Amino acid sequence: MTKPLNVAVIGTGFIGRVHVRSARLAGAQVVGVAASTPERSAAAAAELKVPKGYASGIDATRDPDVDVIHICTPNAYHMEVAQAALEAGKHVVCEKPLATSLSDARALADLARQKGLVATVPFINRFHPMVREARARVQSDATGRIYLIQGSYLQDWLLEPGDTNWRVDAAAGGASRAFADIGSHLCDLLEWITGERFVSLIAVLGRPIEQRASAQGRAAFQAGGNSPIDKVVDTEDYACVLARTQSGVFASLTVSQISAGRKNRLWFEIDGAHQSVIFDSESADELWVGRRDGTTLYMRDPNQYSQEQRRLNILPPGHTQGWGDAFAAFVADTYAAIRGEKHEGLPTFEDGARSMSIVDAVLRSAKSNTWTDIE
Ligand code: SOE
Repeated sequence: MTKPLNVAVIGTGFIGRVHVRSARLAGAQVVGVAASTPERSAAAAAELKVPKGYASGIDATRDPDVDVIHICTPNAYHMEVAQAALEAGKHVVCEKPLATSLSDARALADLARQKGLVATVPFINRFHPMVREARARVQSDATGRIYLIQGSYLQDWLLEPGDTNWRVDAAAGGASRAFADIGSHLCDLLEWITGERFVSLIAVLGRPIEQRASAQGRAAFQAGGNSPIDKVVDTEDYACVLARTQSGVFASLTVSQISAGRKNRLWFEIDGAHQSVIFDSESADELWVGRRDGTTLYMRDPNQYSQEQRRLNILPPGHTQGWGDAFAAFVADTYAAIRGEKHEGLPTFEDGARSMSIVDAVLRSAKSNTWTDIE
């Protein structure tokens, strides 16, 4: 029986708590947490029943008992904490976007490689069983040559001017908000499933809500309060992107955090010469497959279809699996990699840096209003 991994989680907001839950489900001991102040760290440790509340995230990287650091802070702090953790010989799970600049993201990927440490990024939509089935069908050429890609990722938690969060402020979240926050998931998924690489794009960034309430510690998805609407916003509410791959396939992508009624809906359609496949995270246990002579709706099943689809089943058919299960599967595969067990499709800091190269191109294209190469 191998000793459980000791992990520390830095950042105790919505996603930090998802990391704590997922780490425990994967058999780790969460030995400490860090919040924005020592007092908040102590309160979060007590609430989450964790032994230690660190004075800071950097403090956690210095704890000799810790094997893995999970970074769930505002994006602007990822670089500092991830660098300290890697330098201290810790494996790292860092939330996306990996960093707020392409150069920092690449530096972290280089450092993790040099240190020979496991360093992953939660592109967790790869871990829905029916996404694995979609990828298996594309990779086995059942779909045939890819002709067209469409995708969207729509939310509505920032629909009102009173809705806000540190992600809205470029100083805390980075120059791109909606696209870097959730468009990153969509692009990672489409490149991973298809094996295509986006090489150029043209992007439009929109911001219908020019002023919002001040963030002041408002958590993600926390409904707006009654603070004054007096903070000028410097990041986008939505992004519309047309991207071209190295083999000339075009993808039309829409990313929005102001789409009423869409709570957290990632959707894609990949149209091939023989078949099309559609995945919709609002029906995550299904995969729609279209043919010229008819369509089929496949349901998640531990006893059928591709090996990777079967592997990620934790419940019998009909007992719906969802976002939380995909997140837990990502953390479990990260810990398996730390134990030396390689599973397919683990998103690493290399993928986090790749994601930032697309975000960087989106920002440059929106500014120049031209087709822009992805570096
Ligand atoms: C907020 O948009 C958010 O928590 C993202 O940051 C996550 O990556 C996404 O999985 C859910 O929504």
